[in-house]
Amino acid sequence: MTHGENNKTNDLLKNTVTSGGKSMTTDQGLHINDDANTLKAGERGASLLEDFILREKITHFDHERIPERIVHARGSGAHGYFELYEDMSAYTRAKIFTDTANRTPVFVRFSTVAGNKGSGDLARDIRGFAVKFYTQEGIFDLVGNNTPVFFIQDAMKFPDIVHAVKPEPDWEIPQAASAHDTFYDFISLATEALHNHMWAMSDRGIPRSYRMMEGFGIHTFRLVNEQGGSHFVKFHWKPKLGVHSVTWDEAVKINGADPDFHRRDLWEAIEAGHFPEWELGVQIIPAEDEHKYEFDLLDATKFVPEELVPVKIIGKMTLNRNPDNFFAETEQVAFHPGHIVPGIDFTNDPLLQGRLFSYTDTQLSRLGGPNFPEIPINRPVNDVRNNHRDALMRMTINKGKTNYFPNTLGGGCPYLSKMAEGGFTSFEERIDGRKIRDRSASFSDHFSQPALFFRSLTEWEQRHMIDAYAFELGKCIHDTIKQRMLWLMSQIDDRLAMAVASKLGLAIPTDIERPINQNIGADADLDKYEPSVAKRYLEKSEALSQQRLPATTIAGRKIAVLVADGFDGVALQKMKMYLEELKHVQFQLIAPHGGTVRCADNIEHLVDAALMTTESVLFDALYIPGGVNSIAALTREGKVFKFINEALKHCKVIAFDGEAEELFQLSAAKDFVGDEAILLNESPEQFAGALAKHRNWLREPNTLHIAV
Ligand code: HDE
Repeated sequence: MTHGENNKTNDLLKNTVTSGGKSMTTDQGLHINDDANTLKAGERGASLLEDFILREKITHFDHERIPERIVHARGSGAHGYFELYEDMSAYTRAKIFTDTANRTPVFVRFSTVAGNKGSGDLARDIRGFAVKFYTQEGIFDLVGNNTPVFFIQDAMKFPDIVHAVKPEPDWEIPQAASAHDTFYDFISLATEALHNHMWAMSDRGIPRSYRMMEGFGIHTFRLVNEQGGSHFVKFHWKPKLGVHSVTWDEAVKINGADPDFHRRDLWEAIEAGHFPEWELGVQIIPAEDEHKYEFDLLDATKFVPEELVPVKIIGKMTLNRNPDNFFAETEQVAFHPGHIVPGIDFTNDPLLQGRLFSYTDTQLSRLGGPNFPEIPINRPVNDVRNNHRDALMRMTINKGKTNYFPNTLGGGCPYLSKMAEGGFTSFEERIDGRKIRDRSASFSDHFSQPALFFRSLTEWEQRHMIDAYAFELGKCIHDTIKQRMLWLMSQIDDRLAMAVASKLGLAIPTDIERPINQNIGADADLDKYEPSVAKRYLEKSEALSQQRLPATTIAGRKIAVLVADGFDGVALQKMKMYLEELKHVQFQLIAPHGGTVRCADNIEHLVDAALMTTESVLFDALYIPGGVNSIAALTREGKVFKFINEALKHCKVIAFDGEAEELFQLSAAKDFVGDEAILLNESPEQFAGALAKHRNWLREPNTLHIAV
């Protein structure tokens, strides 16, 4: 552990209270004698106002909640660290990217965007991916998402898109869902939103796990080196577990069976020691290449294809510790894209510029005032010294007479740092322009990249997107909105538009009301804002498909093992030896009842979950060991067939051993002979290989007849 890491841990411990072996007190330290009864006038008498113990307890309780985040309310966090592989001082003077000997502590919060704090984890949505680096030079926050682009180009439209996606204001429906008229009304008029929306409609919108998502800083930032030289940079997080999703049918069912699915998955993986890892990648673009591309680097609705600028991997983040207290850490953590360190700087991306205002502002109402940086999870690991004083809930006790600068009475302290001593200076970008409310014409290409994204997906990824659009638009009431969306889709990809139109039972309109993009000022030059026709500057970008981002580990994957008394314990042991011990996959024994089951060798095994309390959708794969009595008992359980058939429909790995072949024959599995993820008496190695591919998506078109 480095100095910085120790500090952070100590910092948090200073504020940690454990009650083990200690007596209960009031907030004033008074030892409490009775915590169960109000002070009363006699046993059956009225309560007395004098009861300061009751009043203190109830008052505190009455104020337990703080406002949830306006967006990204639902989330989960974890602690960890970042390690740098390679000195990047050619590009930046930020120590976090130049000192390979240092381990920087981090706190990460993953989130959904639209839903309330209590909404289900599997909503179709963009995911937040916010990382707080506690560097020796202060806090650096990389507040990104799991998609490389954003919905809008200018901060001015953020309240609109958020209002449009949130529950409709009259009846407050639907929760955590974009499938409703107000959202599509807005995005079909603000055409810049189409690109990120396609990412939300792709499988990225329903991830299997927070651990299996990419992360993106989205905006173009700047790196500035010791000599003042600047490069543009895009940040990427690449998960070691690969990028994986669930099917929509699973997402809907998981939200019912376990709305905390992602939260639990992250927590349990870390508790089990399967620490999730992401590599940090950068796309570095020389300053002189600012205008080289078909898109504008300042437009947050565009990514830079990896074929044009490769992603250079420079470090790795590992999450290895769960929070001690959800509220104190995950709820109170305050991210801000404006928290940067020397060597990192902003660009004029108008979305980023607006964010630089919003994030401090929101904490004033959420965390109650300007002292939120003093909350332990928000404190830097280096010392904070300035003349900020007082305000609500001030924790720091500043000593001395001087709270101003310059001063002599305080010895001229705290003094300013020269640049060479680590003092922050802004990149001296030349700015020379008229004061206007306008948008660059270079932001008006709204179709090329969505088309590139669609073309780059595999056939099964495209199919999922078509189904997602058909579901979402099918939920809308107004045909005019659906038709506007169909026309816009036809500008992106005819196949997409035609497939969705046929599922909606609507025709794609041939003409559409102008201007198409109505996200403009009253006197705007319409031609400048009208989205241009899709260009093909790149046929495909391999990196955009999740399939192309392979997993290097299957640690933490979950296998349901269906058993009853008399199951083949030796076969299970063989599977576990390889998959659990070597590959760190987790097995759960599911039986017709809770308690214990006995294997054929009469050894008692603890049941992890009774069939009635769990669901197939909560697992990555299914294993059914043989055993005459076990299989006979399982064939009598209707839920067993639901388990198998759902796993089949969701294209999961299913392994049948020995007598379990009977279940193969009795279930819909029998129609899938030759399917590479359906294993009959195969080895644990083959199981692991199939699991690493996540799903056999090729099975999907043949599963339509399976009713579950
Ligand atoms: Fe945010 N965003 N945002 N956002 N955002 C918030 O800050 C906002 C944007 C992102 O886990 C809020 O503390 C504006 C882009 C994440 O705590 C708020 C604009 C990206 C999180 C806010 C944007 C993000 C937030 C709500 C347009 C991806 C959750 C509570 C100008 C690069 C962080 C809070 C966490 C949270 C405002 C656009 C990501 C209201 C005004 C683009 C991951 O301040």
